[in-house]
Amino acid sequence: MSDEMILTSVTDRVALITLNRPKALNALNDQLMNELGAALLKFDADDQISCMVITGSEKAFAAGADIGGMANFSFNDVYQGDYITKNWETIRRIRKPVIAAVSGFALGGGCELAMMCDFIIAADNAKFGQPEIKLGILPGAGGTQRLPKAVSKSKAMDMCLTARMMDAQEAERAGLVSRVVPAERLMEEAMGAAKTIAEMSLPIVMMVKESINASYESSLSEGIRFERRMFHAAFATEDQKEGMKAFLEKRPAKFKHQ
Ligand code: CO8
Repeated sequence: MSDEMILTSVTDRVALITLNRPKALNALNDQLMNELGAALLKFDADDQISCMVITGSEKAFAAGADIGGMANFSFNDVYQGDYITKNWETIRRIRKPVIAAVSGFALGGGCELAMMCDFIIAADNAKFGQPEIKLGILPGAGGTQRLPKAVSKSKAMDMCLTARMMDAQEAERAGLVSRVVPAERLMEEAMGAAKTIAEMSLPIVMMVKESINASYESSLSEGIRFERRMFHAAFATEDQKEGMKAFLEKRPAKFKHQ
């Protein structure tokens, strides 16, 4: 596998994945999505990793799917052949937290990729949008589904129908992003958040992710029941014993991730 469209590095149980097509504003093509999916699966299976961060360049997290690559596709290519769409869902299989660190443009598939992550930390120059309608298409990787959940139906309709971009401040007010920081502090903030998560018990971190995701796809009663089962399961971990013992002994916990 060539790594040329993404760069990866690991520090303190955190894997950083940098989208690396800066000249094309990280336009997402098959090769990039293949490499991204493979890297995510590799880090998810690695006991030494607890959290992942996906970022782009200062100018663009990703300006969308590669328009040149799909301009001449027919219905048969995209439906029967499953071109474009087939590599995009890998991230949904990832059980450890994935943070999007967004600077600059996150448009179309780029905005959708950021929304597939577990939370988004934005630089103050970030711009989010679903401009597909200007190309004669519509969002195809969850934009019409995740955006209304994140920012309300009204704002999602506004963005998908008019193609207007939302700046970082509006995105934070609307709930699309969890934090906005000055652009020059983006990576420090995102890696700091990831390191904080990586210091927690990994099985508990995974249970939190799974439980919050359950709230997305189930009724309140089903979600509460799921959370209760996870809560009970937490008492089967060594880390629960250590976490509570450490509190009572007034010292920081040392989790073994089991
Ligand atoms: N695809 C391919 N190339 C791109 C893309 C893109 N999405 N965005 C930018 N580029 C390229 C430009 O063509 C340009 O290349 P070159 O230098 O060779 O001419 C280079 O990046 C720099 O771009 P600009 O010169 O346009 O830079 P500006 O600063 O003037 O403008 C913008 C920046 C506003 C971001 C502008 O580039 C733009 O509007 N880009 C397109 C945004 C867009 O429409 N995105 C949606 C694409 S469609 C989509 O994402 C559908 C997703 C469906 C996923 C389905 C899978 C399941």
